[in-house]
Amino acid sequence: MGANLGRLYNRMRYSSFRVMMIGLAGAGKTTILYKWKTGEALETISTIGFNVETIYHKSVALTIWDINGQGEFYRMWHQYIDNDAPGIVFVIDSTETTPESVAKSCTALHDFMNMESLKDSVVLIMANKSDLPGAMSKDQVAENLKLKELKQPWRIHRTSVATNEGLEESLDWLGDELCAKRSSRYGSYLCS
Ligand SMILES: Nc1nc2c(ncn2[C@@H]2O[C@H](COP(=O)(O)OP(=O)(O)OP(=O)(O)O)[C@@H](O)[C@H]2O)c(=O)[nH]1
Ligand SMILES: [Mg+2]
Repeated sequence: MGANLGRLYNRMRYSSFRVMMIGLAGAGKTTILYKWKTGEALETISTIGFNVETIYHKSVALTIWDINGQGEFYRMWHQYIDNDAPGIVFVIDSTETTPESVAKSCTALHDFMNMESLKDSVVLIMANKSDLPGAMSKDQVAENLKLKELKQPWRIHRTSVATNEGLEESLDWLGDELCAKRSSRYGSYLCS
């Protein structure tokens, strides 16, 4: 009874969205997810399958699916969409500057975002590991990933789990953008 009431209260208090977090292996997806969840930079191991956590941020509840990016597994990201992925988070390791790695990230991002079922989604790009020497600038990442070619609304943030750069701002943008999209479709009462 108490648990049910708690769930009902949460449903009334928060606008809920499903978010898919993708990006190649080692970009920092799982580390970011648990930093958001716990406030700590936890040690991770490469994800097998996926992790899923709900992050409560201001008036939104983001249920984030953190999908394994190893090897060629990125070709299977689409299997997790289930026709409901209004929010996409794409994480890139900004220190991976070789042409091969940049091209692989760029292709993975665009192949994914070109799917018909994601045409109404919004996409947050996290240029992660900004604390490390040699990390690309935001503009370099935007150019390398050809972000101007994305058809969906997008935003890029330089982020670091070590310094906290961009982590809060990323959630702010994602929450605001998802609310704005939903409000424009169903009416402004849904998000505060
Ligand atoms: N310096 C630094 N290291 C980071 C940052 N974010 C993640 N890392 C490290 O990068 C490594 C890989 O992080 P993960 O979160 O496991 O990467 P992932 O994207 O989930 O990788 P897969 O599960 O294999 O797809 C770990 O050693 C993290 O500690 C960051 O912002 N700065
Ligand atoms: Mg992982």
